[in-house]
Amino acid sequence: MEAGRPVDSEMKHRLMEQGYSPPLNIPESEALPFVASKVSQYSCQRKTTLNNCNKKFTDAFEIMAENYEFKENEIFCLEFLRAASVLKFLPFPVIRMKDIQGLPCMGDRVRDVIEEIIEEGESSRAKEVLNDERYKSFKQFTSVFGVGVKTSEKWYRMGLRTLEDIKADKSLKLSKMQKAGFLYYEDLVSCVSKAEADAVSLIVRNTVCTFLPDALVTITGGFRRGKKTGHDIDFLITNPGPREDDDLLHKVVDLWKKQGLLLYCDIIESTFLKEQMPSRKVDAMDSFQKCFAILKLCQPRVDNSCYNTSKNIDMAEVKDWKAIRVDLIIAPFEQYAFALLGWTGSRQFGRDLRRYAIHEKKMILDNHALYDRKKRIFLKARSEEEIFAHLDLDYVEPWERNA
Ligand code: DCT
Ligand code: MG
Repeated sequence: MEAGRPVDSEMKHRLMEQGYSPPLNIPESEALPFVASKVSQYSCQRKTTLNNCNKKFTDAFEIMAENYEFKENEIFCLEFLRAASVLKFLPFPVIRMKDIQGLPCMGDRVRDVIEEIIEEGESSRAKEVLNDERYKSFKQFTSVFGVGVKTSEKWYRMGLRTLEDIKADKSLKLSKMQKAGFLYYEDLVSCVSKAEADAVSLIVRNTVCTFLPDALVTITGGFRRGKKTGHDIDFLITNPGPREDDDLLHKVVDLWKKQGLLLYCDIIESTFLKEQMPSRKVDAMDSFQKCFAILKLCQPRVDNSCYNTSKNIDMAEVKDWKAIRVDLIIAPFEQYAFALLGWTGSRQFGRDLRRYAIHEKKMILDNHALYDRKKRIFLKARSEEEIFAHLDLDYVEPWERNA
């Protein structure tokens, strides 16, 4: 028995679906084995819901991974992200080293962190990272919309350490995106709730349908995977009808401008070439026309304690709106299923889908298409189910893609 743990019937059902095989003639109520060696190294062959029973481990791994990302050490970063993904899938909490025996993606660095958390309750390495000056600065810098690892590196090398340092340095030339990032910082760092996502969804649908009544508007990203909060709201828009409208995104944005709803917007025009091969890069950006926007969501903020407790506040000064990050992606209808699969994420799930496609199927998958290298043809798909079928994968529902 490998990493054997007692399982309840719901858990058993989940295990049965993914590599668990019940021994014959043993009553259901008895402890059943979990076959660790049958767990796939690819998260697209696992079902990962939001019920993470190993959060204390995965939180530490994600801190380690983020620190490696800040150091641009992609290999170590991915090692921790893959390990986190395996433990998120595990249907039981790890309490001893034997529980991870036979599981994929459990290298020495990962095992050291697990062992220490089991023994000490926390990871000294993750704690060290949290206290590290460089990590703390990068964490602050990258929390600003428009600031990535490259800009953080530049600022850090200039001796800048905090967001106050950045704001105080008038010699710095901030991009339009970064200026908006600082201007709406407090709103943007506070997470988007499901209720806010639903409210924005109504606005997006109404506006898009004003110009294109047949348009299909789908919320993707974390919210489609069932998350209750997110850092932004991602929308995929496609036109299933015969009527062409290349100008849709500009019209939508212009109307919001007129309505005073648009706080920031950056439209990226499509660079997709028809005969182009799908990208082999596992973390490639796609070529859809898209818009990174900040919308003004008007709604009374009942949760703002400083307004609620202050008695003599002039009601006119109460901020009754919140800045919300919104991504709008425009996909041609024949690429919609690929775009939906890519933009639903999670990022790790997408990476593993593409890695699996290349290494196990000799196929190249990206957000636009699926190419079969052996047959030298593009495989068409109208739904996500069809893409999974082309790849010989069992279908994984969006809420099971939280890898
Ligand atoms: N994605 C993609 N190509 C990009 C950017 C993102 O295919 N250039 C995918 C990966 C995940 C998904 O789109 C949504 O991206 P995020 O909004 O960054 O992630 P999320 O899962 O929605 O997380 P959050 O809740 O933080 O928004
Ligand atoms: Mg998102």
